[in-house]
Amino acid sequence: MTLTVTPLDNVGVQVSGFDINEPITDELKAELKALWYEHAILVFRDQEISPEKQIEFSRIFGDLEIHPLETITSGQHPELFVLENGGDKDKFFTAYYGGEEIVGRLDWHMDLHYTARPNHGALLRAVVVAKEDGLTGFGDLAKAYDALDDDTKALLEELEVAYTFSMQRRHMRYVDLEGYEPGPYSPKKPADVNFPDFADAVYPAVVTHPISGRKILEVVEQFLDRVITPQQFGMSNDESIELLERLVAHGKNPEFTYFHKWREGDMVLWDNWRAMHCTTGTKPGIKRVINRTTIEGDITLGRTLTSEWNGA
Ligand SMILES: O=C(O)CCC(=O)C(=O)O
Ligand SMILES: [Fe+2]
Repeated sequence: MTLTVTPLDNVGVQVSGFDINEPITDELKAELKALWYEHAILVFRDQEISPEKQIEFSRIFGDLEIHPLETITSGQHPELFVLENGGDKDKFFTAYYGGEEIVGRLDWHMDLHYTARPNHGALLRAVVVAKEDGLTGFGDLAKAYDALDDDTKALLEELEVAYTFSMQRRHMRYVDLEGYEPGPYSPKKPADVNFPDFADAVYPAVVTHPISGRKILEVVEQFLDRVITPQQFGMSNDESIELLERLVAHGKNPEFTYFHKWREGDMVLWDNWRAMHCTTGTKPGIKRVINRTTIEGDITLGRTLTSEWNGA
């Protein structure tokens, strides 16, 4: 092992001891990949990273994809998405939390989870750091699973959970809606942002990670809708709702989460099959720019619910 690996708060590690601008040997690539699977969240600091380098480095972890959520790709590099606060698109991402106007806040989620085929991962690199706020949170759902009691683990082995895509946060059932108000320009339906109408996505409540074999607690607040047929597992609807509330709260426990306070040039890589993430957002007018590359999800982890109604 040539790399230096330092634990972050609670989950994830910082990785140093190599120069991203020197040739990366196959051995080093294998080490980096093994660390990604072992820790799910890797932070890289103090590297000189150009957009070309970010793309090249990202390819170590898999094929890159064009992320349908982001509309702004950089013209020269279609693999690179620019996430920007403090620009003319802010009004679409502005909402009110306890009376405070916030741009770009996102609840805990896994990217493309609502399609049943989440991305495998992503890398974010800070280009312009917000003067205040603008943190990204990461939560390790393998550690969250491991910490559950045996009765809950046994119950979850049987259950499936459904996710319902919605553009309107106020209709999500498990996010904290206390004091929330959408902004006047918040999109209302998928067509407002040129999205299709997604069918519900269903996952086993515990997904086995396709590579590491770790068990992942597949319960994440954004878009979470219900347990599938709870009565068949001896649970009332009330009990199934209480269970999901308890699991959502469990996953957000500080023991399993890490909030990254960005410095210019920082890069964070996460395994989107295992870790959830969120953003705190920024106050209006605060500039924040992140370059993002996305590692394609080449395995379908859930299934989509399409109607079987045939009119009979
Ligand atoms: O802007 C951030 O901190 C992360 C945004 C996000 O959820 C993503 O890039 O998938
Ligand atoms: Fe995301």
